[in-house]
This record gives sequence, C-alpha cells and structure tokens, in this order.
Amino acid sequence: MDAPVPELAARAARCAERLRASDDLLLASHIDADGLTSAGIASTALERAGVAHDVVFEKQLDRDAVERYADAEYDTVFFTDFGSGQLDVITEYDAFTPVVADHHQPADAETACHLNPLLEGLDGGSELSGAGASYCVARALEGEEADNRDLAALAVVGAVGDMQVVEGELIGANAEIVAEGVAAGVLDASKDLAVFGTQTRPLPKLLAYASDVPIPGITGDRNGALRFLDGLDADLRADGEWKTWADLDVDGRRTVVSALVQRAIRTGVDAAEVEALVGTTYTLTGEEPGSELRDASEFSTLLNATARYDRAAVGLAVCRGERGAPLDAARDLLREHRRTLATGVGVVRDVGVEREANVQWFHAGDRLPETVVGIVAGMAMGEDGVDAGVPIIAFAEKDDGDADADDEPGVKVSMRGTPRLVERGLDLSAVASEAAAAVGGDGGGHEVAAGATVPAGRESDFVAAADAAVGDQLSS
Ligand SMILES: [Mn+2]
Repeated sequence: MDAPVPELAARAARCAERLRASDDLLLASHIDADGLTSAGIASTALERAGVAHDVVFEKQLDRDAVERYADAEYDTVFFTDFGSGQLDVITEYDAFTPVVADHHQPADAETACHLNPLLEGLDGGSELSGAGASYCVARALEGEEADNRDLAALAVVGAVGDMQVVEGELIGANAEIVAEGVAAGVLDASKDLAVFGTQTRPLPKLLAYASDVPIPGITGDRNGALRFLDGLDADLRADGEWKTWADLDVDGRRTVVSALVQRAIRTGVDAAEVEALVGTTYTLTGEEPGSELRDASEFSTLLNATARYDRAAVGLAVCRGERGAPLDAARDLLREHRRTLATGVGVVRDVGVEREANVQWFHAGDRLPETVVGIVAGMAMGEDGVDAGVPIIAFAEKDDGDADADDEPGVKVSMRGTPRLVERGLDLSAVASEAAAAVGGDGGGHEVAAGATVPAGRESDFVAAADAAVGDQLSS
C-alpha cells in the first residue's frame, strides 16, 4: 500500500506499530470538527485493526487532563488534533507511551511516535489537518483485510472544518487525500457554486444567506433572491416547492451560476470576488443526497454544533457511521445553535458596543454561551452601531459546568477581524497572546480570529492592551 503523504510515511508507520502493540489504549482528541473527524478516523481504523480503546475529548489539553490519563493507567495514549504543542508536559509522565497525530506548532520536546506535517516541512495550517494526520496513521494501520481509504472522506471534512481551503480548494497533502478518496469512490471533487448549504437549503434561502461574496439585491434579501430566481429560464421548482442546489441538474446549475456572475459584474462586484463564487466542492458520495453529511462543509458545520454544546459523543457516533438517533441529535443541536446565533446579535445590541481608538468591544456576561460569542461578534460587525472596519472584542463568562472547584473564575475573550484588516497588518493571534499575557491570561489563534481566557475583572486592562497592540500593527 502507498502512503498518502510520503513525507510522513515513516512517522505513520512508527505510530501504527505502537498502537497495534497497545493492550490498554486511550484515544484523546480535541472537541471541534477537525478533532471529531480525527477521532472518527482513528477509532474506526483501530477497531478494524482489532485494537480496543476508550475515547475522550477535551476543549484544551492541559496538565490536568494529561495527569488524569496517567492516573488511569493506560499503557498508550493516542492524541489526535492536539498533543504536539503539549509534548513538553506529556513527556514528563512515564505512565504511558504517547502517540501523537497533530498539525499544530510542536513544543520544544520530541517523542518516538509523533506525526506532524510541520516536522517534515509541510504547512500545518493549509496542507494537512488533524484529521489528515490521523488519516495517515489510519492508512499505516490497515492490515491485509482492511482498506482505510474510505476514511479519506472524513479527513476532508476535518480539513474543510479547520478552514484549510485555499482559494477555493484543498492543496498539498490535503489534495493527495482527496485523490485517494476519489479513487476509493467515497468522494467527488468538482467545481461548483461555492456557497454554504447546497444540500439542504431551498434556492432562495441558499442565495440570500450566502454572504462570502455579497451580491447587491440578492445577498441578505430573500425577496430579491426570489425575483432573481423567478426571472431565470430554468426548472427550479418541483411540485411547487423550491429545489435545493443538489436537486438541480447540470443545465439548471449552469443557468443559475452564469446569471449570478452576470448580476455580480453588472452591480460592480470585484472581479476577484466574482471568481470566488465558484470553487471546488467536496461531496461524500456514500451519503444520502439532500443530507448535510453529503457536503463536506455542511458536515463539518453539523459536527461543530455537537462540539459547541459539549456533545462530542454525538459527533463521534456520526463520524463512526452511526445514523438514526445520533444524527437526529446532531441536527437538533444545529437547529438550536442557529436559534442561539439569531438571538445573539440582539444580545449585542442590548449590551451595547463600546468604541476605543483601534478596537471595539462588548461584554455579554452570562447572556451568551462562551462557545458562540465569537461567531456572534463576527456576525454583529456591520450591524447598526458596529463598525465593520475595526476589530471587535467580545467577552463572556466562562461556563463552569465541569470546572474544578479550585479553578479561578475566568472570562472568555473572542476577537474577530476581517480579511481587509489582515491585509493592512492585523494579526489578532499576536494581539490575543500579548494582551492576555499583560493581564495574567492565555491567548492565541489566527490572524483574523483569536481568543483568550483572562481573569475576571481584568477585562478593561485587556481592552487597553489590545487597543495599543492593534494600533501598532495597523500603523506600521
Ligand atoms: Mn485541527
């Protein structure tokens, strides 16, 4: 069998060998779409290889968690979608042998079974996700009887969920995995309208809600979208009901895309943005048409909904191929999530947004779950009283549902910028870590979106530090 990513083949083989030799294995993974798909891939491959294992999920892998695993006396712990950055802590414990499949920046420590694209000169931000790293190990785990290439579909869901799509498509090692999935008959990758909801949303809603490329008179305008669609010479309804994008045939799709492009050009949308209307969409061909599981992007959104509400077991069950009750539960969580977001923008309006020199901020207190406050902050930008040209900082009380009694009360911070601000020099990852460090907290993330945890009562100091840091970045 060929390795999907040759650079990582030797590391994958070492990981697989150790996993096969384990008598008492714990699989520990991150709670998000990439972490859930990582665990789904790893768990399925382990089961096929006849390796019994328990599974546990963490929002973040801290010393407490590692200590718990050590106390539980597993002989091996398989970390997926995290572990590299915590290797310095992990290697302090010799109760278990660590196996790591991750794509985040490694700590200054090494261990024998460690697969990470960054160790072989590949980009962990855009070329391979945690799910892709787990997939490499899964391929190395397969024996004579098992072919794990079908798991490539989940690896693509993880990469898409981790926002690794670059200019409309997956690249590098991710593209190799796509090719394996296509060859295995579980994936289809083709150029199509690059809009969220192609499997599940009726056409008018699909177009009105698509905000990545705003088209005047259609985006955010359900009646405008209806008029636009009604004016097209194509079969867009069945039995009086609007079809979904997935229901359309090739001709129908072509008609809508070319009319959309014409409308965009006519209304002055930037040429580069018009091009972004079309991208590669990844279809899981084994899933029911019209199910969100059929589209990689919709699948990852469904998984994120289970992760946000701490229902990782539901997301894992769906990744492991269970349908029925877990899938229904995941769909309920997604509906609930959308309701929360819809009311969230109202909460922002209620509490009010304060403007500083270089940033703006609001404090949601306990009125928004910490897991959605960042998304709500992003959605609020451009709304009444919220400047779309200035980074926004959102605070929410940390939910202490499962925290130890001796944990300090903390506040969750989420920061959002825009691609335009990033072009001008904004790096919220640096802002979050600097400003958090200044108030005794912890932060990090991406240029356009970052987060932190700070001690309660230090919010205004955090805002002041972030305001200064953003000022520096945007003036240089
Ligand atoms: Mn990841």
